Amino acid sequence: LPSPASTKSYSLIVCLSPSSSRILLGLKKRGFGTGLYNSFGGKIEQGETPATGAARELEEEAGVRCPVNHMERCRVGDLHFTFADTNNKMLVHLFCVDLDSAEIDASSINWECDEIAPRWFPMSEVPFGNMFADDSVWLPMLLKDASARFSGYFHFQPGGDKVNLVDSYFLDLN
Ligand code: 6OG
Repeated sequence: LPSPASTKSYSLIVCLSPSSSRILLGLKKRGFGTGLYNSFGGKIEQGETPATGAARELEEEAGVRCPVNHMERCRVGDLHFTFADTNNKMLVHLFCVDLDSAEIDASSINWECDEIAPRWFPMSEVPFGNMFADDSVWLPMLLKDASARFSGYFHFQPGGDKVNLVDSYFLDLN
């Protein structure tokens, strides 16, 4: 029987600069998703809320500081991931921050982080071919409207050097 303990919670923080029409992505250098670009984030630790975990990961991985009360206002929704080959389920709390906003300090981006290397991309040149497949489904909604609010479910099966997306559905909460 599936174990409820197999669901883990994560944060994922999309970082946009609307003034320059760019997105800050991270090249994953180790762990799950090595070699792929993704937004920043990671496991929510015991005692953390989604927003405190997101603020910590954003500072650790990107060197970007965002106060927790501001992070709470940047919540987009939840992404649920399931995998055909394991019982593992991921509950990903999705945030979208504006790096140009006064609340955020993006003056010392951590270009040399040993886990994930930050890099700017024009919003029109997001490297979807080198990202998890679910990003192609939901990230365009935030590129079009950074204040979009939605949740989604994605089912993956193993294959190739990344996981394959086999099913998804969306709840548009706007
Ligand atoms: P660490 O445990 O490595 O953090 N993540 C995914 N993000 C997307 N867009 N698609 C997926 O498809 C993902 N699987 C995991 C959640 C893992 C980080 O990677 C995200 C966390 O932010 C399967 O520190």
